[in-house]
Amino acid sequence: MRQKILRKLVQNQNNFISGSQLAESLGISRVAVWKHIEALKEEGYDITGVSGRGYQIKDSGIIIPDEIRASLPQQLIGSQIYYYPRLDSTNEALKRSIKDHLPEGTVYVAGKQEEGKGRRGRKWESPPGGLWFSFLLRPTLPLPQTALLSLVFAVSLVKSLDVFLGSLCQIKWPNDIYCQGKKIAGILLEMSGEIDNTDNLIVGIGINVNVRTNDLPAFIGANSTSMLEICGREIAADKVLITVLKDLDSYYHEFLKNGFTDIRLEFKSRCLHLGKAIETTRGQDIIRGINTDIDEMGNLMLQYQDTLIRISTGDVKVLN
Ligand code: BT5
Repeated sequence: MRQKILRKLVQNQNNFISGSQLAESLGISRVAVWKHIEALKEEGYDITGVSGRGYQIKDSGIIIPDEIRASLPQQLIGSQIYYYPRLDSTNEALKRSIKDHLPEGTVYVAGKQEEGKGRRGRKWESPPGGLWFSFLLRPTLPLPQTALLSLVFAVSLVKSLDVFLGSLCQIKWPNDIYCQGKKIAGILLEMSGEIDNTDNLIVGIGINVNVRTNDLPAFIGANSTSMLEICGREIAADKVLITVLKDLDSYYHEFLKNGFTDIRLEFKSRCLHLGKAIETTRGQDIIRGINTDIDEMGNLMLQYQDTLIRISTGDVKVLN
């Protein structure tokens, strides 16, 4: 019932809708409407109630899980979808729920994150307007194969963004998505399990859909972009989510079935720095060289003086 009330409020986003109108159209009492509205406010929805006028919702980009599910084929990723108007972090929330035997493929989406996480303890700015979500997988793969998924999902994400932006996005190894030289999306994989048997893999994805980068902290904003800024108009977050979930599911199954070989070629063709001078780290050392390849295990190959070095983790800075 709450989702039905939400849908009505979202459909009337800029207008008030009276309690009796809601009650009548949903076949419930006005008191029941009021109770549901209070519960929605408790969950974090920004709903205003004005006596004599009714209710109005202020949040934009609300995801209505039933509508997303109805637009997806029978697929693993998105088998269950939950939307929260605000969370600390979708990755953390999913982790907390694992003990409740969440089904594989469950997706948590947040309207905003108060403690969005990047890799290596970094922060991910997650104001309203972005698409911030995580999903749970239980791949029965050896750890190095599971780690490859971060590259697989990066390829999947650029393909999805192509639908809205044309072929403008590129991947900065291992899995940052850039558009016109600025970061538009990021991916965070977190695993828990035995060395050779990953129990739970949490994949977190952040996409700056309708984010105004001026509203981000200055240094981050200067190096970021959003779909809104690339297209010059708002993009429907629910449509982006549907496209992204479909692609993630199909790339995941393609990887499980046929491995990394073909996906690696796609990765290389969309890689921001292949053949270019880059800077990265090895242990404590900063090294500069030419990125000659991305190998079958997803390692970045760096021509450093006379040697070819294999880099398996780290960050890349592209040198001009
Ligand atoms: C990432 O980390 O790019 C992974 C981001 C994953 C975010 C999703 S949102 C849903 C899920 N729940 C979470 O809590 N996290 C995941 P990394 O490569 O470490 O990049 C982090 C760096 O990107 C920061 O240090 C900033 O410089 C920059 N940054 C932070 N917020 C940004 C934003 N909204 N857009 C562009 N760049 C940002």
